[in-house]
Amino acid sequence: MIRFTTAGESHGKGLVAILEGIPAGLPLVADDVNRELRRRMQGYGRGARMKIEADAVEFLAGVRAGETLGSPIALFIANKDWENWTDVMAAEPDGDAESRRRRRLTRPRPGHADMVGILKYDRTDARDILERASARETAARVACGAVCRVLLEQFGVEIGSHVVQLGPVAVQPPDPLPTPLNAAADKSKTRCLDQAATSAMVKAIDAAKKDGDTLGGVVEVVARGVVVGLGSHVSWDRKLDGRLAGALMSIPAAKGVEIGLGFAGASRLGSQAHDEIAWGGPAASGGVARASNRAGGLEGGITTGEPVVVRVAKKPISTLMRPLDTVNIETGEAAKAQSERSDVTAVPALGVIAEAMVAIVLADAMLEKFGGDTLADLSGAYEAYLGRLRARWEALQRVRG
Ligand code: EPS
Repeated sequence: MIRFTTAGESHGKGLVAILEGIPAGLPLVADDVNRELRRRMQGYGRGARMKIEADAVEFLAGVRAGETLGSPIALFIANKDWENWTDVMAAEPDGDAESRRRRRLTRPRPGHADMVGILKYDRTDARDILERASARETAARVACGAVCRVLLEQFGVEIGSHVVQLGPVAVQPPDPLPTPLNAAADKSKTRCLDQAATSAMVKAIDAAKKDGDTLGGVVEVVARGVVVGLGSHVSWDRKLDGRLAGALMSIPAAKGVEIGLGFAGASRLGSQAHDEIAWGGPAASGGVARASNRAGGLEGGITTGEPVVVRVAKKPISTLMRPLDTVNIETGEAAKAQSERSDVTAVPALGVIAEAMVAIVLADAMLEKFGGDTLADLSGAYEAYLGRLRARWEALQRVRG
């Protein structure tokens, strides 16, 4: 239903994304995307690059007079830093076959794509790999996610995130979470809902920076207002759990995904791991109410109508100012890994990126279930479905007297 692809190197001219499958007639302006791009650039612990860039989208196709056309949406985000890299990144050959461009990377960083990339693609300069492996690419994903978010908002879906762990500092999220989640989380320098923990995270980032080190962490994404019945139990590749996990694990540096209780659920008794069912919920949940949401809004690969709750763990950024051992791919000698300008942590941005990936998967699942070439078609099918759920609920009420 939804397809998207991105292209672009970190210090190339810019990032391009093509997003296909968004129905016609969706109101859309650049600021819907720019808002999310700005959020991605925030967060304590980012490096100097974020001071250079002012990410903004240009719609190259698929949008006219503030509405989507149903055609592929082409998005462009310029890299301001490109001006400083034109010679390094130029597409044209240099003329001299022996010429070597400046800023070569020959001492691969453990944990980055450098080493495996040069072996796989037979490159002699790891810049050919790292430029694309850079987390800069996530700006293009956030842009696509922002469009999907606008679509989902038409159906009352609110997607937010917050940081639950940054380096050694972990928090227990408040229950209930604030609404809207991002209005609260975006106030924190680290996108954490706990003020004391935010201060501790800032301290941990300062300490890591001083040591030439980096930090990872965990974010939680919450999607509220998702209708019951997205995804399916019938085939492995239609299960929404798997589709969400795959999308989230594709984020650079992601090393783990949990849904609902996740790994913690494995040690519980069954009686403590599930969400008991009662009547009394909204029509959009089939009249079903749950006292808890340990399943994270998914049962059998299908949304329950409860908030979809997923967590993503990110390893620490692999560019260390106090580098790890590696080898020099030119001389064959043992060496220290090369340092590039980088961030101490990008965990606050991870939440924004993970929200985008969740938005893309949920928009895809909405279109799979309700289809339609236009927003009106999609809304009509959605309303008809709610009507079916409501009728079922009303029939049951009659049976119960
Ligand atoms: C990033 C841009 C990059 C890095 C970071 C994310 O810019 P530069 O390489 O010019 O400093 O700040 O990328 C990485 C941490 C990485 O390992 O690739 C961005 O726009 O998010």
